[in-house]
Amino acid sequence: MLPKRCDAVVVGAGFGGLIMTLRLRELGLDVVGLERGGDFGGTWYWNRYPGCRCDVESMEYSYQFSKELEQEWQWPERYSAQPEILAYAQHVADRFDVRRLFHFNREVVSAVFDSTDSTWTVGTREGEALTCSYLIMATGCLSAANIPAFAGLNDYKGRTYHTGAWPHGGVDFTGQRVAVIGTGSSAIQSIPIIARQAKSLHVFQRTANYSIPAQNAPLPEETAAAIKANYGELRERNWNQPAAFGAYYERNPDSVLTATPEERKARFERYWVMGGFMFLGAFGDLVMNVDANAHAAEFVRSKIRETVKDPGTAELLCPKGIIACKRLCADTGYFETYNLPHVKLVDVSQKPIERLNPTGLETGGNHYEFDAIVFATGFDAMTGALLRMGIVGEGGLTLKDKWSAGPRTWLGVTTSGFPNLWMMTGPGSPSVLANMITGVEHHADFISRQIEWLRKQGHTRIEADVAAEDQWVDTLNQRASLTLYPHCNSWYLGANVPGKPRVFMPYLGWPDYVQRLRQIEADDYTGFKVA
Ligand code: N01
Repeated sequence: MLPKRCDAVVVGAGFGGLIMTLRLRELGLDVVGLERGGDFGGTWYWNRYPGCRCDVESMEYSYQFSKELEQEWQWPERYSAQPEILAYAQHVADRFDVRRLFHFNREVVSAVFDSTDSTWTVGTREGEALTCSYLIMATGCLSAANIPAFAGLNDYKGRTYHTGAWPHGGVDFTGQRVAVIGTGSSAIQSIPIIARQAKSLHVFQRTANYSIPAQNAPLPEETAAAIKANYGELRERNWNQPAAFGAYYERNPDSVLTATPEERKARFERYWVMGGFMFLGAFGDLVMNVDANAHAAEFVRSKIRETVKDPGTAELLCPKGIIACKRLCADTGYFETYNLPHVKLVDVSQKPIERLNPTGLETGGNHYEFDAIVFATGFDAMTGALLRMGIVGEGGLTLKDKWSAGPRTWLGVTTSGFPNLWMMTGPGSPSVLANMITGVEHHADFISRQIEWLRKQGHTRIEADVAAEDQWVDTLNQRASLTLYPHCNSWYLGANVPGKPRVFMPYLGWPDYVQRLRQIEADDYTGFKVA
């Protein structure tokens, strides 16, 4: 049973909710966590598809708040697989005794502000209500699954799966005719594994994607020990990296445009072998300048052509646009999978999937039959989880109405008209463009210290100032417009969900964001109104 009243409610038991709850309990608050899933883990609880793995290295994708935890936890691989990360989240919850603060299988469907006493009342799908003074949404950036509204979706009689809501018991595709719709990160990771089991695999691709081999490998004990011997220093350097990770690696600041063709190729080859995101460190201007970017894009295409034997399939797999304005993918044997005789690529860029029918799907005048269809079709990113919840602020203003033309926040943490409500890694914060665990830890510290300050000052409510928020939105847009990010149909812009406002949602600029929040805190929270 939920209590009727508490000091603070934290929604979500992912890495954000976990550290947030811990911090609020340290303040001595009566805090209740609510989670729609059955355990801790968030993203890593839901995304159990085969091959699911992090694209930030294990030694960096972890909490920093406990030196003992950091020293004791052993990561077996360079990039951790989903079960390992899930086990880590659950270990942290137990070790720091956060489990007893959470109620699982509780989906928050409403949150309504009462201005008479500055409280929030949250309602769950299970029919309960809980009133609190502080409400923190730790609901994740990629947690609201997106299944396109294909005609005939419910007519299909075979099994369907979404990569972001994978069955806990796993799925055995042995002997089955399988379709995967989508070629984003989730598809690129799962396709090689599904192909090993399936009798036949058809991949329906609307937009080809850039992917770099992850170069995953066991993490040698000596490597982990060397990092742990100086962990603080690595963490500190990472705080000053543009995405809060990757300080191990040398980033070359030179322009690709002034390099000779030989230097260019040699350097791209060297960074290709480093794997994943590190490839973009080969030159200093790859994500800033379209001509520079074209060199990196062409290098990746040349690798695809070298790998995929059938020239027609290789050409279809070659992405056409800017590299890294959609999230770059990291794979293990993705392109090689198309050399298997039972794996077929179907291009739906010109002739979209028309409909599902009882036995399969139709596109381009062809009918394909399947035993199972996997939707690797992504998420209603960054705003989806918040807007699906029915949040009502001051004077009956709904978040849905306020954000009807795109999200507006102050620092990606609060939004005016919604007092005493915080978002962890919300739209308008670096969030998905930085190491997520560092991001949530940073926000948990900022939010908990702000609540502590509020109470010490004797205030009962705090909210974003409209002018500060307007300025923040302008700054965010201005920064994005100086980069290549707005130039493709990415989920960063909401372009993957029909009808969603096309607005660049994350804030570009990790290290200076941290400085900015430090300054705001030192100045007793400029840009906020208190009462
Ligand atoms: O989702 P996506 P995802 N008909 O949105 C296609 C993180 N992540 O789950 O590009 C046909 O990237 C869509 O096509 P298009 C990471 O941040 C991290 O793969 O819109 N196709 C696209 O190909 C990542 O970016 C890790 O034209 C349709 C695909 O579905 C984010 O999660 C692993 C369609 C969706 O790709 C999301 O990745 C996994 C339609 N109607 C995820 N609608 C790692 O850490 C959509 N598509 C490694």
